[in-house]
Amino acid sequence: MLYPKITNSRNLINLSGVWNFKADYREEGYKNHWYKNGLKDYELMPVPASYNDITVDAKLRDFVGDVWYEKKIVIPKPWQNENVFIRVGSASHNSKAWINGILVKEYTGGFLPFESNLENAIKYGEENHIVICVNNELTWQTFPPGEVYYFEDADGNKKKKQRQQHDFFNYSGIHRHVYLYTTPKTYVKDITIKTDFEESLGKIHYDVITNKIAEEIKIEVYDEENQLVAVSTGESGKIEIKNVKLWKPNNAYLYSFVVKLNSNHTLIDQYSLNIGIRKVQVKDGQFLINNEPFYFKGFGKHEDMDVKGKGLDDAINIRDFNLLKWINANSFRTSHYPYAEEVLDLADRYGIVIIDEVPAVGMLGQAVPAVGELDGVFTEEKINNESLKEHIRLTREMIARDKNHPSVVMWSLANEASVMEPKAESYFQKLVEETRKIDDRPLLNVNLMLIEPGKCNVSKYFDVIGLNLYFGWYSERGDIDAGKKRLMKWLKDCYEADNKPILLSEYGVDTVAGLHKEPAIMFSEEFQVHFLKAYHEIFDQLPFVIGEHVWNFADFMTGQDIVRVDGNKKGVFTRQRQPKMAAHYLRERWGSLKNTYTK
Ligand code: GCB
Repeated sequence: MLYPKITNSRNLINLSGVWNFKADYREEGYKNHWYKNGLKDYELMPVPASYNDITVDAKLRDFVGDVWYEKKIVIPKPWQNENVFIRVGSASHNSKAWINGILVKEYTGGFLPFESNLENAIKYGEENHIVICVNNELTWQTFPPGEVYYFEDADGNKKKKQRQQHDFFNYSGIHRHVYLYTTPKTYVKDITIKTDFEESLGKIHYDVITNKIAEEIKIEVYDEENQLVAVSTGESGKIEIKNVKLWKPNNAYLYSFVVKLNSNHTLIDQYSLNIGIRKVQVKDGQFLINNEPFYFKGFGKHEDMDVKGKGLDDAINIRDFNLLKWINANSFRTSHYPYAEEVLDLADRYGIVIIDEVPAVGMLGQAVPAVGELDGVFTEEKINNESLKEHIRLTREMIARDKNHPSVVMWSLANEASVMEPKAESYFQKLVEETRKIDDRPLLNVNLMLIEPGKCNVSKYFDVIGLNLYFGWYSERGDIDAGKKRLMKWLKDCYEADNKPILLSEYGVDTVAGLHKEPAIMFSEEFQVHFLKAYHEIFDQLPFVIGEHVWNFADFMTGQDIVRVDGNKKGVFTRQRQPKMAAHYLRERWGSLKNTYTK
């Protein structure tokens, strides 16, 4: 799926800004046809943003149900000869969109874009009425999974509530840009780029899909100096680039791949992509980028910030990339859902390596932090065949959206699923099989520390095993030495059982910025530094550990809970993106470790 752009054949209106907004507390929106009649007594709401932290109303912050957004816009008359699409970057989690009272799209999924051709719904040169209803209810068949339940207070009043297993606030609303955009009637629908190289010869394999058969497809590739370096014709083919400049971690080089559709020698559509030429493989226990062993240094992150929640924010995103550079990180995982396309564009540019994660988080029988025994969830009522279909659909859509980003080197198909259950095996076997049919990047599964070494039924299907380990925190609480011993044994046992490269996909501790204790105790900045150092002493001894992603890049909001003080405080940076002590320590360590780190 191509990102909407203005080109010499396409137009675009960004509808981000202030929208009318109404939370449907009395469940009357559908009955009263708000999608047609419009909103009365509405309030104002920014888009993109989560609505939860914008007002001072606790009822809205924790609201479970439908909220309605409305915008009126004149669609330019000259657009009547074009295709016109509405495209929502993401809305969490279930959306319906109407134009002038006509339903144009229904979509489930809180972290991926949806779009619709508006052909039969819009009025050109006149005002159009756009309504989007966003519902934030999760079920066992949505991703992430969750459950709606009713709570009765002492006066017998019923309240709708949301149960969830994942450890981040259920931010809701329209989180990314809403665009109206045009394409010509014959247009480029999709482009797929695969790259490779041999010595100094770069190789691009491309496929272009058009909506109708186009008479001529021309490809031009430009370098960063805007010099034409290669041309081709046809809907698919191979292009070679001499003296190629590779896309490398921390040293990104982007070519511009321009597709031109012609009819009778006249240009009818043009679209260009930034692409990077690079190669990724897992071979002999190592993760290779451009044939060199790559060691992941970085974080699990979240899309999360004050006031805006999960709303796209260029300032925060560019600040984050500056901090990643400053701390000498080379990568992050989009825990626990696909991030905005704008973030991946920045990663391509900054040379930061991405592990792209589908929103399969919380497929387990307990809320995080999970301790003790886990209940089974691969059952008829919970994670069932319907869930598998959804999981496959979302994985396909994530890949369709992100496949051309050179920064994306691996797909993460689940975080902390209940993979010790025998039924998980066929589920993941099928998921992996379907994923490998469409893309050849390595696949990651991330395991919870309650899955003991040798008990994971699905590791055999994956290329890299991610482990989220918190010994010395959730277990051996406060005793880093004991945690460290357990860690060493655990990692060796996991490797022996599965014989796959291991990425420490999460390790970290809650740390209150400004709390100092000597000797170090839990929650102090000193404890965070001691904990990380202890873990690194172990990783450095184990050649099969191919990377370290600290949990988390920054403090982030969670649901209200007795184990969370205004959210999860495992950030190395505060929620306002300022460093804790550990940030300085990591900067030093990662500055002294090369990307191509061999132990
Ligand atoms: C985990 C989860 C992550 C949590 C983290 C924690 O294992 O993957 O979503 O936030 O632990 O801090 O407990």
